[in-house]
Amino acid sequence: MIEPSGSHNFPILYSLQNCPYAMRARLALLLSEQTIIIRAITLKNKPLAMLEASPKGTVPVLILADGTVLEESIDIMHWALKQNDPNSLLAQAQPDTHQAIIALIQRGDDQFKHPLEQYRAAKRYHRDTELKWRQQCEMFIQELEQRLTDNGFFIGNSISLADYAFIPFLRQFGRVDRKWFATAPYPKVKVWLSTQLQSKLYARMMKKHQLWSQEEQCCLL
Ligand SMILES: N[C@@H](CCC(=O)N[C@@H](CS)C(=O)NCC(=O)O)C(=O)O
Repeated sequence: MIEPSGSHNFPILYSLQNCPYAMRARLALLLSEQTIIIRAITLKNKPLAMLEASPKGTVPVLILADGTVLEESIDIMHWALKQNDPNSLLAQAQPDTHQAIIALIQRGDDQFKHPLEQYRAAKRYHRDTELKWRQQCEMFIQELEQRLTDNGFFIGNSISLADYAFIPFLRQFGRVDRKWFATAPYPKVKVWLSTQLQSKLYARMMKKHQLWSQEEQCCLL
């Protein structure tokens, strides 16, 4: 943790440790080597300052030095990589590749997230819909397996924003029923996921920050 003295001009990120959207935002902010004040919160106790900036009340929220508020994880990822993109995650992408990356992320958010939530809830509450929802999720997982087989990564033959955007969601999927996932017929997805989860970047992104309270100083990401 860096001491935040004189840090008042840095952007502020309201974040939740295990929220997949906040996780993907933190990944992009780390990848872009941005210095950010991080305010770790809980959903049960959303800070007024966050709600004033973003009344919709979801995390992540990034408040830029000029007061601009970014309240969608994908917008935060884009902003970060527009500031600095040392791994050419955006810069290398041709316009049509870029479109494909955005389209895949959007489709994942639209078509995978809901069945994933239902699958997690079915498992947690021992509902008999667990298999149905897992199979719904698997339709998207099968596509990702095929993409990894064809290209090595989700879009094209190098890691892109799409890969990073999905890490937290695939992690959730793999953790619902670890025993089943260990034997599931998705070898490429499993290797891809375990590589990402074992990376130094992932460990840095998951570093725990003390919950923010207005009297206390914040940490920097
Ligand atoms: N579309 C938003 C979704 C963010 C989102 O739904 N975050 C959840 C936590 S993982 C949240 O803040 N929910 C608000 C609540 O449950 O009160 C994004 O991509 O940033």
